[in-house]
Amino acid sequence: MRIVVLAGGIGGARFLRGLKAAAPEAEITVVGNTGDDIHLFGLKVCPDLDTVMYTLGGGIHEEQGWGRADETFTVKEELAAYGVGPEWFGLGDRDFATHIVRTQMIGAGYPLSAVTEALCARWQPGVRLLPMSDDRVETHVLIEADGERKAVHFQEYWVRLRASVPAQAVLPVGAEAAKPAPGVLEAIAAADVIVFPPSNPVVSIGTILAVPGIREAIAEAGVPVVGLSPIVGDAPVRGMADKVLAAVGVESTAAAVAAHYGSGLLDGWLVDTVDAGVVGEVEAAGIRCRAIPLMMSDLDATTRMAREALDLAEEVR
Ligand code: GDP
Ligand code: FO1
Ligand code: CA
Repeated sequence: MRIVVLAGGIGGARFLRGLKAAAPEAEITVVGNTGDDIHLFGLKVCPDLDTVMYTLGGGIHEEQGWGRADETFTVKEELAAYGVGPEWFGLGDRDFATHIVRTQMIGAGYPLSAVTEALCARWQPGVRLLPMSDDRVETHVLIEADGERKAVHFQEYWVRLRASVPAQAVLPVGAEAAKPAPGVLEAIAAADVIVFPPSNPVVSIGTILAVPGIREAIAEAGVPVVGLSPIVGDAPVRGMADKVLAAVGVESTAAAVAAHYGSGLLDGWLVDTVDAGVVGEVEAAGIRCRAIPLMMSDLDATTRMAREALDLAEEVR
């Protein structure tokens, strides 16, 4: 079975562990979000691609969900000693090697998709990891601070500001001019099932869908598209997805996120048991809905969620 998964970082990566366990013989292609990418110290950092690669490759810092396990920060300390910032983004020594290799390969003319394939040759994530695009897309957030409106890079909003100020708009800069990376549209067209994991609906899945051609390809694929809600009990399970949902005028509820993706895209939607009350509302919107335990508390729980998603796909096929 061929499965295509649109993934952001922590939530998507954790879900993919369960999907691999639920369907060990499936061929999984991950279309990864690159809107979080940031250029620091002359290096290109791809947080969501790296989180998927490290998580599935066994190198992730488990509690954080990003960055490497057994990290040290000597380079970061030395940069700070030179007064070279920013200091708010925690790049570790091991992680720096990934960004150096990536930047070196891009400098040699390789597209991001080829670079990602080369990095994955080491990590063996057990899925095919494709960036959503080889073109540069960087999410910026419009905020109002000190009485002035300004756009800050998503990472500054998320990490330095901890999303402490309202996001007035979320702008995937460059998305409208970006092309799907080689293999993305082909993988979608060849898929038997397409899954929206519990990733951030705005800055992860939303950004991937903002690349022209991807949303259309999914809508036209003619196969079940099933999603799992990242919102449980009217709140994100972790992180600040509610802040960016508000920016796009979407309530932080499991039903509102399903409606946001729309029945033109979603055939099935899994919500947590605490949100069982919204099943009728989601089904009224033309999306088959089931309420099941949706906390990725361990691999078994996540595997059950993944199996339920695949079952729901067969139910709506
Ligand atoms: P990020 O790029 O690192 O923010 O990761 P993603 O965008 O892939 O996923 C972030 C989303 O995952 C957040 O909105 C969380 O609410 C959601 N999430 C994290 N853990 C869980 C979980 O155990 N269950 C569910 N349903 N959602 C989760
Ligand atoms: N997230 C943080 O909250 N604090 C950090 O210092 C931080 C550093 C970092 C370094 C490399 C990397 O690949 C990811 C990193 N993240 C950090 C996570 C990053 O902000 C992700 O984009 C978020 O998880 C949201 O997608
Ligand atoms: Ca992300």
